[in-house]
Formats: sequence, C-alpha cells, structure tokens
Amino acid sequence: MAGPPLARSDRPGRTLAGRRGRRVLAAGATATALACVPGAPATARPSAASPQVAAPRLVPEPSSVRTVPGVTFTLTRATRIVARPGSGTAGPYLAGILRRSTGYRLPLVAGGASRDVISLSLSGREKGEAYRLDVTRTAVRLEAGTAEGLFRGVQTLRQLLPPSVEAATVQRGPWTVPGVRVEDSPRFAWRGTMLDVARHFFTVRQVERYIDLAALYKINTLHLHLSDDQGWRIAINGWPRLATYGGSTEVGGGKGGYYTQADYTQIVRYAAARYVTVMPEIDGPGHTNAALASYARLNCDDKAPPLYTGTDVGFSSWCIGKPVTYQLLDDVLGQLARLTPGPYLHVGGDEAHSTTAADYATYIGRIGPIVTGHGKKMVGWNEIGAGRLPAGSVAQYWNTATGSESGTRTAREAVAQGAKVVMSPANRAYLDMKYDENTRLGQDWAGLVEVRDAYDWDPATLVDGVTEKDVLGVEAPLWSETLVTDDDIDYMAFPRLPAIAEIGWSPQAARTWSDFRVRLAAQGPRWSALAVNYYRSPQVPWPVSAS
Ligand code: TNX
Repeated sequence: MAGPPLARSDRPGRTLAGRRGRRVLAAGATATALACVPGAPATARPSAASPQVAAPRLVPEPSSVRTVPGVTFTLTRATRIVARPGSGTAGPYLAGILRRSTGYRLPLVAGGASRDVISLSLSGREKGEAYRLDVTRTAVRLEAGTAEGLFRGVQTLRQLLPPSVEAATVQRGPWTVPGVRVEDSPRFAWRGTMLDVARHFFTVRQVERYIDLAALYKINTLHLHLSDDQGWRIAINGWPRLATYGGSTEVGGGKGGYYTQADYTQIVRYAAARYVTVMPEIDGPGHTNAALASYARLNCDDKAPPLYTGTDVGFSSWCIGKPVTYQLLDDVLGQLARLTPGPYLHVGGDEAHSTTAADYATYIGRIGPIVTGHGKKMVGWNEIGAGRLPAGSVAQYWNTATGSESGTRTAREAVAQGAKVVMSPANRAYLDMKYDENTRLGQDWAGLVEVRDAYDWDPATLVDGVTEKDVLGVEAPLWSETLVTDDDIDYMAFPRLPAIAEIGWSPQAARTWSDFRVRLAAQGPRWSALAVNYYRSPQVPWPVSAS
C-alpha cells in the first residue's frame, strides 16, 4: 500500500543514532551480595553455567543476574507447579505455556512438596513488579510482593528454558534451566505499546496475540488508538453510527470493523490477566473525520464529510464552539471510563492542523475536566502541553528526538504544569518506521529506525528540560496505515518492541548495544517457535538456525 505523502509539520531529515563511545559494563554489575545458594558458589556473569548450558541471555536485562556454575534444574514428568495463595494468574499462565510444548501434566497445586517444583509465592521482600528468581538443582523458586511481580518473573523463567518451550506442539526436551539467582525490578512504571486499530482494524484475537507477545518483554500498558480519520472502533451507546458507519472502512477502503463494548471488555480482561493495563484513546480535536462523517450535527456547518480511506493527517477538527461536541465526548469518555479499570484516558491532541491555536487551548481546557470528572487521569500527545492540564496529567512525547522545537516546547510546558512524560520519540520508538530503504511496510517521515536506533537512547536525556524525575516511562506506538496482518504487526514490532521494553525496564547503566544485540539474537529461535514473523536485522548476530 502506498498512500499519498504525509503532511507533517515537524519533519526533520533522517536522524541517525549517535554512535557514542560504548561503556561495557559487566552485566550483573549491580548485583548485591548473595545469600547462600545450594551448590557451587555464585559468580557474576559472564561465566558458563555448566558445560552444556549457556549463560542466560535475557531481554530485558534484569537488575542483577548471578549464574551458579554447574547447577541446573530440569523439568520432568513429575514436576509440579506450586502456586501459593495470592499468586494470581502467574501459575496458570506458566503452566499453559509449559504443558503445550513439554507435554507434561505439570499439575498446579497450592502447596506441598519443595523438590521438583516450580514454586510461585508472595513475600514481603519485594514490592510492585519486582521479583526474585532462584534456580537450584531441586527447584525453581519465584518470589515477589505481588502477583504482578510473579507474572513478570515468569517471563524471565520462560527465557531461561530452551526456545522450543514456546512451541504450540509437544517438543523434545531436555527442559533444562541454568542455575541462577535473579533479582529484578523495573526502571520505569510505564512500559507501553500502542496499537492503531483505527487505520486498519484488528480483531480481538489479533489484539490478544499482540498482548501476549508484548507481555513476554514485561510490557505493562496497552494503548489502543480507537479513533482516527479513517475509522471509529468502539460502540458507544446513544451514538450508534460512530461504530456502524464511522467504523465501516479503513485505510485502502477495506471493511474496517469495531469492538462492541463486550469485545472491549474482553480485551481489557485478557490484558488484565497478563497484568497489562489498557488505555483507550479517542483522538481529537484533529483525527476526527470518521466521527464527523457519522453525525452531520457534529460539524460546524452541519454537513457530514465523506468517510476517508487515505493516509493524510491534519485535515479534520471537532467543532470547538458547539455544545454537542462536549456532549458526545462526555458520553464517549464516560462509557470508556466505566469499561476501563486502568487510571488513564488518552485524548489524543496531536496534529490538530485544522484547529486554531486558540480553539485548541479551549478544547484542552474543556476536555481535561471531562476526563477527571469521570475519575480518570488525562493523557495526550505532547501538544496538549499548550493547554491547561488537570493535575496528574501525562504528556506522551512523539516528536523526533532532535529538531522538533514545538515538541520540546510543549513537552516542557506540560512538565511545567506538573505533568509526567511518556517517551515515544518517533525516530526511536515508532514501530511503523521502516528499518531501512528496503522495508516493504511502514513509513519514513521520522527517518529509518534500525534496531540500534530503537535501542541506543536514554529517555531521561532525550529532550532538554525533561529529566528522569519527569519521565513516567516509554511507549512504542505501532501505527497501522500500512499494516494488515499478524505477520505485518510482527515484522514491525520485532525486534524493536523488545528494544523499547528493555529501555523501560533495565537500569541505564546495565544496558549496552553490544551486549543487547547478543541477547536479542537469542530471542530469534523463540520467535520462530512462536511463529512470529520478525525482521532479521543485519545488526543482530542471529543464530544460523534462526535465519
Ligand atoms: C503521526 S504521532 C501520527 C499518526 C500517524 C503516524 C504515522 C502522532 C501522534 N500522530 O497519526 O499514524 O505519525 O507514523
């Protein structure tokens, strides 16, 4: 698909990642002293865990990994999964993965034996998403302060098993886990990805599949871009045509689609079972053609524009002076607030090129109280900094990392109002940018984004005036103008989504490109086992069998 060239106000030339001098820190350099581990004494990586078992290659890199040389745990037919009270979905989720590929029964029990078990338990030692994982000869012990922490730890354990553990059918073992002690917690609270279901509609099943793939890299926020010029994707009571008409097409003229409120609830539940928070976005005042086409009275001239299936941006606007605009938004955001357990509603705010600056400020001033009135916090693209933000708001920085004066200004304005920032710089974190000139899918208005470009930056130093304390986290948006199938989604998201996930999770001091590319290479066979259509970047030393 090739749409017309995109209209962008902020379109710098191609920016390549800075090739800074590399500091190579031994992974695990932040490790704290270890308590006694049965077996041989623990040593910092890198060291071979045993002759047959390589040192773990994990993404995202944990805060601390100690291997225990000579020690391995092997899953057998007799292994049980002990999921102690309060461990949430972590046990069943792990069992579901392991049973498929090992063919073992792996009964889930609430207590009992301490040998030949994988045990998941709550402890008072860790908080939030932090966890501790101990692999000894006789057991795998995972501890966290919350079920969410256990779930994050389960993702680490998956990566310690052979790649074929991810297969959907029974594979041959042995199912060996290297002896390790991992102590881990995230750098940032927000590690998100966005799926644009407006430019092309994706089914509930497709969204669920994406959630599972993201969860493997400890992503905890799914931003759903539910409305845009090309489609409105959520049924709203009292405004049926938004979905039935506004949702009836997509880029390229396909049939589009929409989620019923039951579908949306299903996605929210599916995500919640993976400790992923859904954040819905209703974009405005621009990116509103699908809604304006659905109801003539939403337009200043009372005329409904035609549906739109191209890829231009910046041509539509809510009618800022009409009360019906805010009646609609109150209904939409009120219904989404009730359907969404997470704390945030995203109100868009980007690329409002057909709204005057004064109208834009009026709009932000009106929508903020609507969001907070429904008990939620407001999130918007960085432009919202130009308006008045309610307490607790979040600005999502999407402009390019350098060369965007308006991006820097609005991000600073947001911070000056007390807002936090989520970093999604387009020339680093946009999953829809082409990798190189030959990438069939995607766009290049923000530059070409190879894996190293996606990885090699620090959210705390990217925008002048936005520092670590202002940053809530990172998010990788996947815009879908050119994406139709699961294979398309996979190709653009992998391997860049894991790169952004690591930026959000791992300590900055423990991250180097030279180490990451090797750990990333080890994910290739896992993606093959998961039938993920990933991009074989020439920057990554993939194992021969994976290419
Ligand atoms: C910019 S970034 C957009 C989207 C497009 C995307 C394509 C932002 C907040 N808006 O409308 O889909 O570029 O890369």
